[in-house]
Order: sequence, then C-alpha cells, then structure tokens
Amino acid sequence: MFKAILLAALAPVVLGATFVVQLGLNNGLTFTPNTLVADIGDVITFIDVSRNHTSTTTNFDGAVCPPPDGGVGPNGWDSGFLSDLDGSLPSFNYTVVDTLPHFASCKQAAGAHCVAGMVFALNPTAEQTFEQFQTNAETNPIVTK
Ligand SMILES: *[C@@H]1O[C@H](CO)[C@@H](O)[C@H](O)[C@H]1NC(C)=O
Ligand SMILES: *[C@@H]1O[C@H](CO)[C@@H](O)[C@H](O)[C@H]1NC(C)=O
Ligand SMILES: [Cu+2]
Repeated sequence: MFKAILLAALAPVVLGATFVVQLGLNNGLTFTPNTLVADIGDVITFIDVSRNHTSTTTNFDGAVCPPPDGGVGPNGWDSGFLSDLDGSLPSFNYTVVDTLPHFASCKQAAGAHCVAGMVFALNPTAEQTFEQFQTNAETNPIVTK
C-alpha cells in the first residue's frame, strides 16, 4: 500500500524530460539553444562550456540587465557563477515548476554579457517572444548603484 503510493508520487518526476543548455558555446556570449518549451517536472541542465557565466532569471522588459542575484521570481532561478576557466564544465539543474514564461540572462561583467544579448527564454509566448526579450536586453540602459 505505502509502496504503491510512493511510486505513484514519484512517477511524474521520473517521466520528466531532460534538456541541456550550453552557456558560452564556441566561446560566445550565448545560450544554446536560446529557447526551450518545457513541462512541469522537466529538468534543464545549464552547463558552462567556456569562460565564467550565469543563468539567472530577469525581467522581460524594464530592468533587464544585469539580472539580480537570486533571479526574478516567482519560480525563477540563479545558477550563480559557473566558471569553466579551469575546464571543469560546471552545471546547474533547474526543475521546471510551472509553464509560465521565464527569461534569463548572465550576470557577468555587471550586465555587459546581458546587454551583449546573452539571453534565454523558457516557454516564451506570442506576446513575450525571445526576439523581443533579446532586443529589450540589448537596448537596456544599465542603472548602476
Ligand atoms: C567568475 O566571475 C565572478 C564575477 O565576476 C567572480 O567573482 C568569480 O571570481 C569568477 N570566477 C573565477 C573562477 O574566476
Ligand atoms: C545536473 O544533472 C546532471 C545529469 O543528471 C548531472 O550530471 C550533474 O552533475 C548535475 N549538476 C549538478 C550541479 O547537480
Ligand atoms: Cu556571461
């Protein structure tokens, strides 16, 4: 009885898909792929393959760059700095908890990577597209404290 309930509770997690998103492929200021459509329970592995980057949720518009420490929520994320300067290919796993759009960028260089267009969209919509988010980042006036 207990075992059956436990298995039923675990089943959705086990069935979730896994996606890999590379940060800095070919030494670029990029997320590859830069857009994903994922379901609740899916896992996204962000893996840094060059330099020193983060995957951090931010605002779709307004204050886009740099993404704030901890990321913009609810259900946002912040990988913290993932440095591949030592060739260690560090990763960060995010389990999808809703199907709302989430927009992420990189915190490195006080927003410079963000303004350079290093951005990522999870479940973008017809109103909030990847392209518009990237434009918002690239034209973002960084407000320094
Ligand atoms: C990665 O970048 C952050 C922010 O610039 C810095 O604090 C950290 O020391 C860097 N990591 C390495 C290993 O250089
Ligand atoms: C993320 O998940 C992958 C695949 O299961 C694993 O190889 C990797 O070590 C995980 N990363 C962290 C930081 O837990
Ligand atoms: Cu970066």
